Amino acid sequence: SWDDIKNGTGNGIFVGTVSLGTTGSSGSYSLKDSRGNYTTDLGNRTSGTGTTFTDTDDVWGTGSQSNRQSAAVDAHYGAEKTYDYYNNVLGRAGIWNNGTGARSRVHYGNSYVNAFWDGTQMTYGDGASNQHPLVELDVAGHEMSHGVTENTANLTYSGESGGLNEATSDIFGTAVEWYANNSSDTPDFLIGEEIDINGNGTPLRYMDKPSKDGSSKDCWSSSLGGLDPHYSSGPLNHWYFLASNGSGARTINGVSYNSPTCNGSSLTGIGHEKVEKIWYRALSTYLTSSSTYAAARTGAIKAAKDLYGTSSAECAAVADAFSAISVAA
Ligand code: ASN
Ligand code: ZN
Ligand code: CA
Repeated sequence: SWDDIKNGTGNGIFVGTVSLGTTGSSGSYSLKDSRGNYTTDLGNRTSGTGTTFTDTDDVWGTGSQSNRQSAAVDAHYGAEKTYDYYNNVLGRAGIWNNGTGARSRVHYGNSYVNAFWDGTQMTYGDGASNQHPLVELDVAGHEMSHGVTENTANLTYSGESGGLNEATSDIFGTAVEWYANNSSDTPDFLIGEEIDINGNGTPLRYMDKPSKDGSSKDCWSSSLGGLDPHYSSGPLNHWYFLASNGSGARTINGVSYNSPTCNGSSLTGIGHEKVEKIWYRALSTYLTSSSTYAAARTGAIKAAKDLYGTSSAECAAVADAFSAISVAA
């Protein structure tokens, strides 16, 4: 498999200067790549498909959010990197696994502080004053991954399955950030760290210790399924961090993490790439719409056995990390 040809040059708000897949020829280009990932300007409306961005010289945006193309550069780059990640690493040809890209709509509404997947497309608000547009790479990967979940396990967006659905989007949003390895938006285990959604420079979510956001849970409990999926996602995000990186304090790419376990154990990680492959296999092979955290444990262990063997260190790490979020055998 291979990436599409990326002839365009973009200057994004978060990603700096990047190559983009565009269509067209001298004097007339569209922000649409060879797989059909394309990006439109909603012009601050809240409905419609928007107008596909066009450009005369195939150089898009200025890096400033006052330029309408700049947010489109980040969103388009995010959609392309997410497509490339699924295609090249996980062997999935896009959201629908049929080689077809998706539409991204930017400039939704006025000062809208969210982004979403609606079953068809990705949509991004511009954020309130003093925030940034919600077009960050891990957010793009998160939203597009809601489409992948919908077309695989189809985890119901409430109860424990809702938390698994949300965490799946955080896990693959993070996977995309690591895959892109962008020098301006460097990879981490935080979600939404560039948007300044809280106004004090803190991220939206933390995978090492999800409770650092003030609302998410670190550990499974019998009341977890009653929470908003963005908070019941905490334990699976924590599982992903622990299985990837291990427990305790560490610094990765200049960011300090300190991941506790819920059962007093000490864990050694197997690296995030293996955990992502295991979780994708669980999602696409073993989980169903009503899966609970207990089913996630069983499915991920089966997936690890399939990929790495019954007695593998990878399988043991997956199991130990579930025990460490209070999902025991
Ligand atoms: N950005 C949010 C999400 O993807 C939108 C929502 O709350 N549904 O989870
Ligand atoms: Zn989500
Ligand atoms: Ca991140």
